[in-house]
Amino acid sequence: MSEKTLVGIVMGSTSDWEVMKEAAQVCKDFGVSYEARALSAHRTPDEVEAWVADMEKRGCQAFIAGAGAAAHLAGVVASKTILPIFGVPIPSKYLKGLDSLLSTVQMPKGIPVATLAIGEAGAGNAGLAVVAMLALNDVELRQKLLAFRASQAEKVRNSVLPELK
Ligand code: RP5
Repeated sequence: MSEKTLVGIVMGSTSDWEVMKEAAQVCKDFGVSYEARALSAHRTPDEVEAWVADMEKRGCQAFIAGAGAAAHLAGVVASKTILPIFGVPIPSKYLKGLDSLLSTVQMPKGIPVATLAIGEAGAGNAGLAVVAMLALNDVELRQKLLAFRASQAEKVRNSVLPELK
């Protein structure tokens, strides 16, 4: 049996990668296996369904889905699996991602999408949320996450504000 791919990262377009790569980077930094794909809920709905099913077979534990504008991708992924879905609203051209946020976060009761902030912070935090979830059953990953938090805190403690002229 080949290695499991623990996290599925999907985005509606290759134009979302600049934001969604933050989620992939977190997975890479923590040594969590992932696959990232550009698949669209409205342009390639059949491929989204087939990919979700394939990822489940390969041992996927959670999905991160990012899309912009009428951002139904995370909800569509959630409709096809009972695995946890973390949604990332992608900044959009005209409404700056408010449209993406509302269409990702406002899932009707019964099919949850845990939605993060708009943009890079949301994508990075989606990665960290998945790591935290996996760390519940992985002592080594838990230690890495604690070390990450400690080093982040240390940076803030050591930060110095500029002098007034
Ligand atoms: C959404 O439409 C994508 O998630 C992307 O954020 C947005 C624009 O897509 P492109 O026109 O750049 O492919 O489906």
